[in-house]
Amino acid sequence: MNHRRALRAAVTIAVTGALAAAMTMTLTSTASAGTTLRASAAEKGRYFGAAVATGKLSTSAYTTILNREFNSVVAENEMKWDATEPQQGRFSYTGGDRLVSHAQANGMSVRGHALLWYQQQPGWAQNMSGSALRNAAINHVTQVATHFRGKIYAWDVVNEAFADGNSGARRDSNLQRTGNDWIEAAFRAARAADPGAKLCYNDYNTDGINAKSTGIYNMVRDFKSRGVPIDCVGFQSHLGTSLAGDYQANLQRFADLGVDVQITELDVMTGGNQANIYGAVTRACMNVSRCTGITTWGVRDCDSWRGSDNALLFDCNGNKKAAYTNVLNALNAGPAIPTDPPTDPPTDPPTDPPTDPPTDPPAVGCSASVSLNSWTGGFVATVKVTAGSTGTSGWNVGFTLPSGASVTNTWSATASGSTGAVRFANVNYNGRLGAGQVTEFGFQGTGSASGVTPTCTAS
Ligand code: 9MR
Repeated sequence: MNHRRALRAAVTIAVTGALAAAMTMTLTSTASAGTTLRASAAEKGRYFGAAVATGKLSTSAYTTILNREFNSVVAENEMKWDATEPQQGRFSYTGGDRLVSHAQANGMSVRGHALLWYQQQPGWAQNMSGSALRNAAINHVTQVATHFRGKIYAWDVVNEAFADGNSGARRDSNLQRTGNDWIEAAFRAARAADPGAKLCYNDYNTDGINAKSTGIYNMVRDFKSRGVPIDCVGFQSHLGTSLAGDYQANLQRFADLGVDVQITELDVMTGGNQANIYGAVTRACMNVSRCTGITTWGVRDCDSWRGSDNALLFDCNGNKKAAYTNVLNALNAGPAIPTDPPTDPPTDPPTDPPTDPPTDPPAVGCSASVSLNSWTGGFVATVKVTAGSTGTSGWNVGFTLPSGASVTNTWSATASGSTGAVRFANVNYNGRLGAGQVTEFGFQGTGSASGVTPTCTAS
């Protein structure tokens, strides 16, 4: 008898053990329980970020929370135009570089904010207009995106270009007055300068389907249809005491255009609804498979530009608020981004000539093709160099520019001459190409380059 009871007990334990194991497996496959925002977001293939004032990186109470909870950062001010180009053509990257180093040392990605915006322009740009401003703006985009090339996950290429209210139209600004194509010119210049960064349009008061968000939606749809390189839309989400019922549906309609969406500057008015709104925003992002991450605009309430709104996830002593718990729970409960996402439409403009046209077999030396992004008074040229059948150890590309055109700035090549017959030689890292291999360089100029054709010589 004793023996049989012992056996029955052993069987019961075995069955219980198997059940427990099965339950554990079920739990791990349907839910997770990260204990920090960064871990929980990462488990779902997303990031959780904060806007950082780099001056605070030396405050340990601040960096302790930042490093523990966030795996993405954005500069609250240090990468804006007034900070990065305080005098025309003189660039200053101290604050931005410091943030990038902090991010790299702590496993964080970086959002770049913002290449062009009607606010926080340096005084010299505020006083400019017309093609002088357009050229200065595109040069700014090119220089800053080139400086940070390879280090930025996503750039806010253009910030807040649409008007509030019911018009759904562009906002008036000195940039807008340079011509309606200023936004696409900026995106093309950013793509040429840093092809690896996702390029976003970013705005506020777009927290549901309304006239402003629809104006932006129409622009993004138009850009996608014409091959303007746009990859993402940022929804700032500076929120009050309620959340639009169609917040998620609005994110989804943009995602359905073939762009990623991101919550880029989240903060919420304090009060009874704060924690609920934070939870609802997080759930909305989790429910949209192309919503790749959330950034709060600061870390602790006292870090916020909203002052007494106490709009963030940590109080001034660094304690987690109820809103924090709701965000963490929503991250843990949400679905992961599918590992095999729908294939992106090609990011290159469909109008780009094929790099290796079948009708034009590779020359023995090299061949080059150019694509131009032109506006009244200026242009950016992106040049593809293709090595011929024996490869290259160096290359040189020549153009004859029309009169009035002049090269003002070059990247990934060394220019000789700026008007008339100009030549571009490889730099040390892109001269050696295998047979059929392709590399790219670019230059910006004033005037018009329409109709130019490159000739390529290999060495
Ligand atoms: O938080 C930023 C604050 O320190 C600056 O003084 C302000 C200047 O306009 O910009 C704030 O950040 C803004 C962001 O760059 C764009 N969206 C709105 C943000 C809050 O005003």
